[in-house]
Amino acid sequence: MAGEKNQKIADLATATKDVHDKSWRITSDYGVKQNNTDHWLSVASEDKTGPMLLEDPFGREKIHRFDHERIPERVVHARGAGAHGKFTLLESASDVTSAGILTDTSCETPIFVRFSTVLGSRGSADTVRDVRGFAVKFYTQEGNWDIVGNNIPVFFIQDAMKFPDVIHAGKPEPHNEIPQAQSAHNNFWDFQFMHPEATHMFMWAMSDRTIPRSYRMMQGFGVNTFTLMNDKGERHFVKFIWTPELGVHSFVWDEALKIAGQDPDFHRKDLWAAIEAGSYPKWRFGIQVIPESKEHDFDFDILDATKVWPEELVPIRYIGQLELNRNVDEYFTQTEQVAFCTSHIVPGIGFSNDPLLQGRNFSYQDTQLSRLGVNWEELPINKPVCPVMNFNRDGAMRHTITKGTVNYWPNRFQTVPPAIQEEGGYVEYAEKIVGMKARMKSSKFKEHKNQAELFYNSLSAPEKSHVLNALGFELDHCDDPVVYGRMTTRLAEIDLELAQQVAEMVGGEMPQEQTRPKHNKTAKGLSQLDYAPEEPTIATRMIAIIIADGYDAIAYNGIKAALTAAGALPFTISPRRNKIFAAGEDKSTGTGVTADHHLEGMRSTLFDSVFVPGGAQSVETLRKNGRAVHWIREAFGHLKAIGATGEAVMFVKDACNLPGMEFSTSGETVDSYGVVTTAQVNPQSFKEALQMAKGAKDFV
Ligand code: HDE
Repeated sequence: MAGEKNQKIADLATATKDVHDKSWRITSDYGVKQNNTDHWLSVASEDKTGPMLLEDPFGREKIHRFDHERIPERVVHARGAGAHGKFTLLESASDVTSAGILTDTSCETPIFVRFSTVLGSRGSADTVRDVRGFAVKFYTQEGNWDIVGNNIPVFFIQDAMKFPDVIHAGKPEPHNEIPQAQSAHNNFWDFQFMHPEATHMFMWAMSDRTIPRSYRMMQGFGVNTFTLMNDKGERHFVKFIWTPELGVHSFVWDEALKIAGQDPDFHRKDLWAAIEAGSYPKWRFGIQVIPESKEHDFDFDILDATKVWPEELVPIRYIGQLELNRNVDEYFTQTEQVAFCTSHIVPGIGFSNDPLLQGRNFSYQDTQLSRLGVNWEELPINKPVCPVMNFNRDGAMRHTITKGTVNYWPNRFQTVPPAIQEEGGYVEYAEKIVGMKARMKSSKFKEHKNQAELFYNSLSAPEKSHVLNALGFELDHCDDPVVYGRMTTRLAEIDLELAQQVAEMVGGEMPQEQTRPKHNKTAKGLSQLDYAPEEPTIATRMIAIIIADGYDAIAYNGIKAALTAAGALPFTISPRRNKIFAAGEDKSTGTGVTADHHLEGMRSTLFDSVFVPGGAQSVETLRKNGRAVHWIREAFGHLKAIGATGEAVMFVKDACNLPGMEFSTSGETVDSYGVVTTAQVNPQSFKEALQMAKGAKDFV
């Protein structure tokens, strides 16, 4: 791939074969061209089928290879979607780090990102309520650097030793392997109650963050506290943050539930389609930095992964940009075989004593050994773009052939010595540690509720009601009264009203008082509404335009053109996926439009918005079509912007059937519910309603 700017893509090209190259002939794995791959060699004649011969090397090879196609799925984050892209540094952070990738603004670093859900198996649905993984591999000139993050800035536990417990409790229950990819069950909530340290995280997990509209519309967080070292030998604590350019958006729960059945690959497809369409998802890269001298200046321990660093105390400095611009050529060898390690750091970046991070540093390398084998870093997707040389040798599936007579250091030839710092050698920061050997942490690790309240206080009213409904749903799925009954007492430590509402919904103890005094503080950056893009945008939003024969062509073409111009993706939906003709169009001579989908093939849930152009005959047909009415009604129920012109105005009104809603068949009306109706097509108001409806979610 001569001329390829992305060094990792060029590197991968050397390991890539194109199945569409017509010169290929099918061969065995050992290179012999095969003449017949359909029939196993057997003893047979025209009138008698005889036994198959074990002798057939091709038959055996084909079956053997098939039998061993699977590798163990990841023990967590098994379901994922990945893409290639680039990281661009916009502002040097040389005041705090010497890392090339964070100081050299002239270089573009190739990256690979894998998004994932945590609890479900590889084949589970994308839109379940779950934390999302956001793992980034930077192929830097100084080695691979991985930020293995999530879309929520905190975690359930403080100590890595608890990880098997939290995951066992969240995964399907051991006796019957139910439920798949759900936290709504006894064991998950039993764990939450038994671990007060999980309170902050479960509040996030019950918020809209765990039902993102798209991987492209969620934040990413390194969660753990890392460190940065600069040329002067100074050290800072750091947290890493990704913020999406499109803003942070979520489904409403009913949508997420339905899409899990209607399109289990929704997020995977959404990412794939956006990249294929050239609408490259972008994130700003931010760092929060605390000088070493200020480590103890906070009322929480900055090494505790159940805490955020409120922006008011530690502002985010946005210094870079991540862009995803290329889909994988093959899922297995890239998205499945990619392997991340928190322990992958480069000079200028270091660990902290965060007890969750320290355990993760052990776990990731270990899990790759069982998932991919000891030579996993030689796999094309994992191989660094900078030179790799050492005396680690052999093992299953070794690829590199290292010439020479020695395989140890030091050796009599003085060959392959360690690099001194000036040559880029990684030198650990000399940290003085004094302490007792004990199973304990600093006393600040014992406070678990302040930030849970801070998070809840900082949400908008609709977001708060979503938390209530999420808790209501989850605890309703717990059938052990011990489990759902006592959760309300935990909630009463955070917010009495919420606790009482939950108790009312799901049963259990009705708390009578706020059992922990509230601080009533709020912080910015916790509500999703804080991330509305400066320039509102509907780019990449999917809009269903519903028409039938006799539709108003001016309204249809007008809205389609306006949406396309704004970067949105209009789809034509009609009762059949065959040509549909406009009012006045002659079926024998007219071109008609070919619908992208028919009304039964899709559902409103799979689109961000619905638009119905007028046209008497078209609207009459849609009125009589129960599915069409359901589309409108459901889109309305999911708080989506709905647009209508001409005759379709009354159709939308009747379908939504809500008192107090204003409609106009003459002038334009933008109803407070986000329904835009007008006699003439006016795309502007519809676009504005669209920008608002999913971003702000002002209504419940
Ligand atoms: Fe992971 N985690 N984790 N985790 N994690 C894995 O590594 C682990 C934690 C995260 O797309 C595993 O390669 C421990 C926090 C992501 O390939 C495993 C602890 C965060 C991914 C593992 C944690 C994460 C993983 C399973 C507690 C957010 C998917 C497969 C100390 C910052 C990466 C694998 C991908 C995957 C261990 C906690 C994020 C077993 C022991 C906190 C995004 O090694």
